[in-house]
Amino acid sequence: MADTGHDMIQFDFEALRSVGLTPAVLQCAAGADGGEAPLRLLRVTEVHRDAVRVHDGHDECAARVLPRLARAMEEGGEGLAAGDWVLAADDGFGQCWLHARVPPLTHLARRDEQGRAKAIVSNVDTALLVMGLDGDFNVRRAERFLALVHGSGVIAVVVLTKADLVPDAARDAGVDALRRRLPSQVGVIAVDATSPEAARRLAPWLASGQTLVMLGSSGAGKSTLTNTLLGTAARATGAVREHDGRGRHTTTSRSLVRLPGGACVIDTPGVRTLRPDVDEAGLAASFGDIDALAARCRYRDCAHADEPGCAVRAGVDPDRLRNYHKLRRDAQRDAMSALDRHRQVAQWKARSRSVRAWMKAKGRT
Ligand SMILES: Nc1nc2c(ncn2[C@@H]2O[C@H](COP(=O)(O)OP(=O)(O)OP(=O)(O)O)[C@@H](O)[C@H]2O)c(=O)[nH]1
Ligand SMILES: [Mg+2]
Ligand SMILES: [Zn+2]
Repeated sequence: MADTGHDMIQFDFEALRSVGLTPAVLQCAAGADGGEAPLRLLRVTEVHRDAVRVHDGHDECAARVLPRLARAMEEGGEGLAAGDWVLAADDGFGQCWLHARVPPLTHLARRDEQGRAKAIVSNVDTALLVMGLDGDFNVRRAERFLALVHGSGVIAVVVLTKADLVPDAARDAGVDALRRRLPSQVGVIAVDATSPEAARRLAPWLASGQTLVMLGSSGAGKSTLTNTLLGTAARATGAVREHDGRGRHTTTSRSLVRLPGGACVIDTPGVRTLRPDVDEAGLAASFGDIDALAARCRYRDCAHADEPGCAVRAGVDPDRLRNYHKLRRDAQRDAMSALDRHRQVAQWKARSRSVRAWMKAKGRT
């Protein structure tokens, strides 16, 4: 045990290294406001509705979020996620309570169907988009995934699975299609997720202390790949339906597991749509090629629809441009609904204030 010299934070660096502790995280933890000391530094491995699971480098146990912390996070629009570092204390009755959340170094969030931001994971170094080379293959999803990861400081890699199930030509065509459409720095690899060779291909992102997250649709092979990296069948995997090649949501919660080589992987349940949590500016930044070409359009306010002299339409893959337009409409809609929600909450608050005032005037409180 040691303390960081600031607050009284208890931690065992060597043990916590196995769940991804780095000096950078420790520095953030020292600045986190935990209230009354001493608190233990732990990593969140799973988040459920009423409880979370945390790891101290030796053991995993259930914990609950102090109402004060839950309220503060809700007011700040933040959500606790697998991969978060937290400061916790036992209450003497065997219950572990989370007192503070260490500000995450990286955080990924998506939007749900109502446009609300939903936390996915915190403190990951690399995000793998796992996508099958079968019916699951979808270039637009890869672009959405990149928009979701862009600007977060997380490295994005696309892992095409089921290479063993398709002809080599189909595998190469899949890789080429992505290489043409995605920025050149994005890694694209094709693997058989069931083969140990897949672990060797991913080795560059699996150094000790690294944390990865697996994202992608149900049935894509996220748990299969996690098991291959683990070298054991620790995660349940499911068969894919014959008629549409889709999975059956075998994995039901995000979960952080430790790999033998010292890296950590967060396996996640497949989501139907990976809607990025970005505003229009963030989206433009993640479609940097479109943004750059837009400067050369004849009209300043060119919408890249049917204006003459449009440099974007001339230089960008039409399907990529359509996807960009669609994501922009989504981002605008999300911004609107966030505003509406804000107004609605303000209305409710005003209403309950006036009800309280009325009750008081009537002498009922
Ligand atoms: N042959 C082969 N089968 C694979 C490959 N990847 C996944 N599968 C199979 O595809 C099915 C679904 O894989 P899972 O790992 O359960 O998929 P998942 O992404 O975890 O799905 P959810 O947990 O539902 O989100 C399983 O039957 C796997 O064996 C691959 O590269 N090659
Ligand atoms: Mg799974
Ligand atoms: Zn244009």
